[in-house]
Amino acid sequence: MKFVSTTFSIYAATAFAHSFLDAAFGIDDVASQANRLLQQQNIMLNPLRKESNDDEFFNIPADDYVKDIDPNSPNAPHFAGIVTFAKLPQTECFNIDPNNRPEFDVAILGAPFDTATTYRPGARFGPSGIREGARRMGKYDSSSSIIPGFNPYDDWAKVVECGDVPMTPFDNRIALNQLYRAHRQVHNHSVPAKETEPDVPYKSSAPRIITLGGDHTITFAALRSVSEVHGPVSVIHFDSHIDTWDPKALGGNISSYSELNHGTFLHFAHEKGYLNVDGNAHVGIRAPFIRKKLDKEHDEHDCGFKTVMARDVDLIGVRGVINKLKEIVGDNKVYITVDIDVLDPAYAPGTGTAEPGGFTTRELLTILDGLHGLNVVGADVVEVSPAYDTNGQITVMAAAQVVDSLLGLMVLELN
Ligand SMILES: [Mn+2]
Repeated sequence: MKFVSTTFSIYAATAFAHSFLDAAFGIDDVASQANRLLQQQNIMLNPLRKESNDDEFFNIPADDYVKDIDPNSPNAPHFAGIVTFAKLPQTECFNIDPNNRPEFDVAILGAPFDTATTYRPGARFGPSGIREGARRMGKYDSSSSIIPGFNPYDDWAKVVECGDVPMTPFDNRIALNQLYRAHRQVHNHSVPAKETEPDVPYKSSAPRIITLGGDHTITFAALRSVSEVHGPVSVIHFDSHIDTWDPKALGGNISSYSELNHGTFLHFAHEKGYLNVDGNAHVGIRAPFIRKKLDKEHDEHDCGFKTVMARDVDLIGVRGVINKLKEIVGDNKVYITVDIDVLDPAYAPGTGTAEPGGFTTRELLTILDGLHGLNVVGADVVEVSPAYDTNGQITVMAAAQVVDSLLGLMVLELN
C-alpha cells in the first residue's frame, strides 16, 4: 500500500512538473528525465503523450490542437472571446442583400441612446453593460431558467445577436428614426420555415426582437416597428414611473423637439396608435406624479393604462400581480418593456432615475416567468446605466437575467 502511494506521488509530482515545464518552457529533457526515473520503477508515462488529442489528466495537447482554444467551444471559460449577449452568434442584420438575409426567430438588438433623459444620463452604455452581465449565460451553460431542462438558447428557436444600432447622439429625431429603421430591417428577415407550423399558436411569422436600451425613449421606436408588423399591441410596462406624461407637463414646454422623451414616450405611442386603446398595464409604480390628478386621469382615461403599484406585491403577492396582469392584457399580442428602475435601488443602482421602494430582483423575475402563456411579440430592457452600477455589477446581471426571462417567454412551448 505504501509502495503504491509513494510511486503514485513520484509519478504525479514528476509528471506534473514535466507537463508544466514542458508547456511553459518547452524543456523536453525534463520529460525524458522523468521518464527515465519512472522507467527505473517500471512505470511508463503515456507513450502517446505528444501525439494524443484527448484530455487525460496530465496531458498537454499536441501543438496544433485547437478545439480548447476556440472561444465558442463548449468548455471555454466564461471570460473568453468577444462579448455578445449570452455568446449568441453575431449576425449581420441591416445592410445586406435583401435576397440573402439570414433567417432567425429572435434577435437581440442594442439601442445605445440616452439623450432624452431627465436626470442621470449614461444608458447609452446599457447594451454593452447588459452583455457583460450575460457572460455566464448561453447555449453551453446550464440555463438560469428555473424550469428544469429548459435552455432558451438551445431550444427550437434560432436566437442571434444583431449588435448595437448606430444612433446619433446629436439629434434625437434622427437617432430614434435610425432605431426604427433598424427594427424594420430586423423584422424583414424571415423565420426558419419550421417555425411557421400552424399548430404552434404563438410562433411569430416575423422575428421577434429584444431591444437592450438605452433610455426609455427607445421603446417608442421599437413599438412603432412592432405595431407595423403585428398591429396595435398591449404593453406591460415595468417601471417606477408612469411614462405616459403629457408633454405639456414634462419637457414639451421647451420646444416641440423636446416633447418626446423618456417620460412621455408612452403618451406618444398611444397617440400614434401603436397601443391597444385599453389593456395596457404599468407594474411597479411608486414615483410621485407631477400633476396630482391630471397625470392619473391622462394615464388611465387617455392612454388606457391600469396600474399595479410596487407595494401591491406586499398585499397580493407575486401570484396576485401575475393574475392581474394576465387579466388586463387578455389574449392580446403583448409587448413587455422593463425599465430596470422598477427594481429597488438596492438591486439596481445602475440607472438614471432611481426610486426607493421597488421590487427585488427575485420578485421581478418571478412575475416575468409567471407571464408564461402570453403572446409576447417584442420586449426590451431599458435605463441600464452601468456608470452607477457597483463593482459587483448587480444591475447589469439583473438586467441580463430579465432578458433571459423575456426570451424564455418567447421560446418556452405552450404546454
Ligand atoms: Mn421608464
